[in-house]
Amino acid sequence: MPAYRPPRINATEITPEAVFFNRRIFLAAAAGSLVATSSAGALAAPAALTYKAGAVTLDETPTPEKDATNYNNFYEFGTGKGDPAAYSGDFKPHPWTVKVDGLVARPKDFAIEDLVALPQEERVYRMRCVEAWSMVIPWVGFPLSALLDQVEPLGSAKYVAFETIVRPAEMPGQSGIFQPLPWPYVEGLRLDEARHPLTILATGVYGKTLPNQNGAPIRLVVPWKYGFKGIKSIVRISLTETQPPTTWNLSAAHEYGFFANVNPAVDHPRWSQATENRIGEGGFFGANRRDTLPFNGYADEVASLYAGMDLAKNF
Ligand SMILES: Nc1nc2c(c(=O)[nH]1)N[C@H]1C(S)=C(S)[C@@H](COP(=O)(O)O)O[C@H]1N2
Ligand SMILES: [Mo]
Repeated sequence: MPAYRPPRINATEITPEAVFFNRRIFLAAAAGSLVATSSAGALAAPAALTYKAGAVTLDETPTPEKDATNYNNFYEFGTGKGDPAAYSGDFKPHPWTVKVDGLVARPKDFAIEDLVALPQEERVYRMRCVEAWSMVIPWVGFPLSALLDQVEPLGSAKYVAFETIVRPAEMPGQSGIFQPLPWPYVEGLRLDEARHPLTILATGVYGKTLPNQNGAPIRLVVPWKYGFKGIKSIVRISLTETQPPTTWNLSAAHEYGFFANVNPAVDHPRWSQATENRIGEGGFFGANRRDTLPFNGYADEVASLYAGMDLAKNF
């Protein structure tokens, strides 16, 4: 079995587009290409990554790592925010294969080793959960479009469907008496959203291999959408002609739409989406509460994808 290699982060691999995405996104001053431990760790415990320079970042302070890795949603490990960190210890994220199929010219099963061998970038993104909390996360990953290019989507492909692993023996949320969601967890994007350069597959975070609770070994990150679109521990990606089902829409269609774009003007039926609580800033009496931005602050980059659409109807 090939040794698992953690993602390679190379600060020189940044695409020019990545640099001018947002006035508030800038190339980190430090440079030098770098990275990652070249000697692979053991299969069960891959070596932690080391890196120096961030590649694409924001002028906002990243959320403390301990908050981002201990306050999670990953219902396969339980519904409490501490459950994923507490109960994902037995989960084995390698060996791992991601099947990419459907309406593509070249369907392929990608070993995780092939995916982390693609040039990895650091992207510091604002993340906004539908539950009205937010974080700033330094992801390590690569554009989803780089993977789609390899399988050559057919002209008939209009959507991309994603699926999480089902492994009840290692995921207590899938084996208990109370099953909070139907499995597998599924998600979807329109093909143009999937190809947008801000959309990445993350293989690491805080310069290290992705911890189990954050979606090891590979998860989706779409920073202008609510967090539930960021499906974790992906085993299958399929190109489709029709809009794929999505887990939260299946469980409560009137509360969670397919698009799930962050939108302070469209409230969730049970709470306002106008403001958010920034996790990890401490503060009290609302000190860490801030206004939610349209498309989570990425409107300049993505609003054009939805030109002419009624975003209150297509929520
Ligand atoms: N498979 C799977 N993916 C998932 C979830 C889940 O329960 N299962 N929760 C989603 C939700 S609601 C959020 S907010 C993000 C949280 O990601 P984080 O824990 O890395 O911050 O993961 C998303 N991806
Ligand atoms: Mo979420």
